[in-house]
Amino acid sequence: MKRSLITLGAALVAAPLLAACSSSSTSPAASGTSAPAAPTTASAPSTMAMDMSADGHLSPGTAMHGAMTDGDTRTDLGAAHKTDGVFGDFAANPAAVTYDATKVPAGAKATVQVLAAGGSTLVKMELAGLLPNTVYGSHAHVNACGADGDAAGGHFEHTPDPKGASTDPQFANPTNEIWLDFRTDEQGHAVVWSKQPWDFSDGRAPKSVVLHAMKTETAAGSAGKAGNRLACVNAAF
Ligand SMILES: [Cu+2]
Repeated sequence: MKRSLITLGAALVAAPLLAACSSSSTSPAASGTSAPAAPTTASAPSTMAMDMSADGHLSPGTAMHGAMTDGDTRTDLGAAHKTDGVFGDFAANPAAVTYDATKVPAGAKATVQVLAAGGSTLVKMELAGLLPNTVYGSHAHVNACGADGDAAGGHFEHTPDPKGASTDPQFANPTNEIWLDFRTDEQGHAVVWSKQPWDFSDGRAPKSVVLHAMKTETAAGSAGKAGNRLACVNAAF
């Protein structure tokens, strides 16, 4: 594992992937309604490495699905795509939208970092300003955020379920989708990671991360469901 991550970091520095990812991150929102506010994105070498070395927030602020090991989080990854979002009303702030301000208050923050290269993807999300000691479901979704939670579309799947919006655990699972469920600490803060053995080299990538009201279900017929869509942040993958 450590060797593959080091290889991943080295490959990212050497490969022209930042340009490819940056161009996709600036594509307009799918909804096409008014001018979408692009999320603040930047390629930030060393940011993820520094962040991961500095914190030890696997517990509390616990990743609940597909979490990396503590050793993985401290590996020098070299570079990341980073998106910062401050949740608010869609009209004022379409890049990071809260649909339930009692659970994702306006002003709460999400930072999403993505490193995808060489057949692996690492996603790290940090959250602040949420309810304390609370479990949220979360996933990468296919569409940009919109005026309501449904606008983000379904979960991004590496291998799409041919039947569409999947509740089949064969497709709706944390290794074919990017699940970022977490529990906040007493300050309403959390850090969560997801690592996948695939990247976005086929040209498809998520456009947003949606926060849900419940931990993600895994049983046949309900896999991937996680309650109401509380909030959405556009993110560069
Ligand atoms: Cu979701």
